[in-house]
Amino acid sequence: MKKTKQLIPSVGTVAYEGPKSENPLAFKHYNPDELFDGKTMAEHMRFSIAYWHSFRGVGSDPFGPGTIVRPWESGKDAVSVALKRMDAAFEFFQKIRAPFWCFHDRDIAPEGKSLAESNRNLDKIVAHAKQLQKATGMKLLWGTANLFSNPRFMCGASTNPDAHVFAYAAAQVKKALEVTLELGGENYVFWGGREGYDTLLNTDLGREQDHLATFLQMAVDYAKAIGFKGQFLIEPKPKEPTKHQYDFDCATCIGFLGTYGLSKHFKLNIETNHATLAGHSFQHEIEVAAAASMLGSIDANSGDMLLGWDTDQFNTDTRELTLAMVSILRAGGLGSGGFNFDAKLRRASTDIDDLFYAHVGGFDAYALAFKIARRILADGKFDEYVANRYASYDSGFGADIESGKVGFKELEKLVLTKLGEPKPKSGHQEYLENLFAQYVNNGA
Ligand code: XUL
Ligand code: CO
Repeated sequence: MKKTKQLIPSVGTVAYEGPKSENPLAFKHYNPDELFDGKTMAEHMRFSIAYWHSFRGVGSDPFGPGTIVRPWESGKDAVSVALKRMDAAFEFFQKIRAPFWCFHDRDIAPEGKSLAESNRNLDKIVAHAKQLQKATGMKLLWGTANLFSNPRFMCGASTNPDAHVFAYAAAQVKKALEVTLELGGENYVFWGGREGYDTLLNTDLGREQDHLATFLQMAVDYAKAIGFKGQFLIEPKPKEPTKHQYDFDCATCIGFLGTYGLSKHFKLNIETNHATLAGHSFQHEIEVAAAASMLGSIDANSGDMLLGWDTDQFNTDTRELTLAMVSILRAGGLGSGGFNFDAKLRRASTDIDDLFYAHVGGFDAYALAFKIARRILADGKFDEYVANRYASYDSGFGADIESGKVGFKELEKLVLTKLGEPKPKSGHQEYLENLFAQYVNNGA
């Protein structure tokens, strides 16, 4: 770290101490410099910090105001506070040893009285971020625009019934794309904030979906015009804030992008808590995206199975994460994506140490899952089981089905003259679950 006055003097750089360490502020599994197949763990995992939760989250909820007070949150005006806050953020990024960060435009810079003033504020903060990135080697995983907090977006942004709001949102994303490019962002995310509806009594669903597609096409066109080559990502979520979000889950997004001819420009940013809100497992969403070659990035967090909303907690569930890592590694990894910790402290976790504990636990859980998943894939037992389960399609009439050589007529004849009744074949679920549990229980 550069020898300037520290804003978080109570905690130093987090060290890797190995699985036996009892130090709560040390990594037990995340060893950023350890090599796996010639790449460091940091390069494999591409961990990222979410600016909005870690540096703008104050612990407020619908029943009460914020509880979390940071010493850098005061100064002569909003822009100077934003600059100081960013210094604290980069100090944290380095101490927690995350190579990437992510932001919304309005997280990093205060919204002004006009779009022009907001843009000027953003330019000042982005210049500072660029300098800090250069000094620390930190990189931007993705940028995005906040098109959901300001009251002007109460009925949506690109799906707003008022074309004036659509135009405003377009102007805001134009600027967000420019600053993401300026900071070397490797991806750009569209989470459909309020792109959905609460009642069909006032909503033209078809027209709103057309507008959302038009908006995404405009973003694709503008990225091309300015030379932004990062990956566009859609982040599915089924509900909250609106009752029904258009980007409900991965399958819905894949269908939507296909319908509007946008598939080749987008991949998916899958968030664990959004998957479970949609009634899916995290692994299911990863597999759906991977099957369509649209696995882009991960928003790493977890929900609470006893609550029906997006609690955005840090995930320490080795079992859930190992299942996810198996699917991610099998699909060939995340490419330009990474694991962005879109997770926040609980309202009563008010110490700065809590921010460190949270990320230490989250990083370690993913690192452990990465190691177990690598072992599972290297052993190949599940892959072999699945390959055998589908082996009847590898030759004979099964191969003819897959290649389209036979149709209903030929298959009917085959059943009537040769095949007869199929014999039951067990799926051995319990055997496989026990095998998986053994891998998880044995750890790295
Ligand atoms: C909201 C959410 C967002 C997106 C970025 O649930 O996950 O923070 O990740 O807009
Ligand atoms: Co998210």
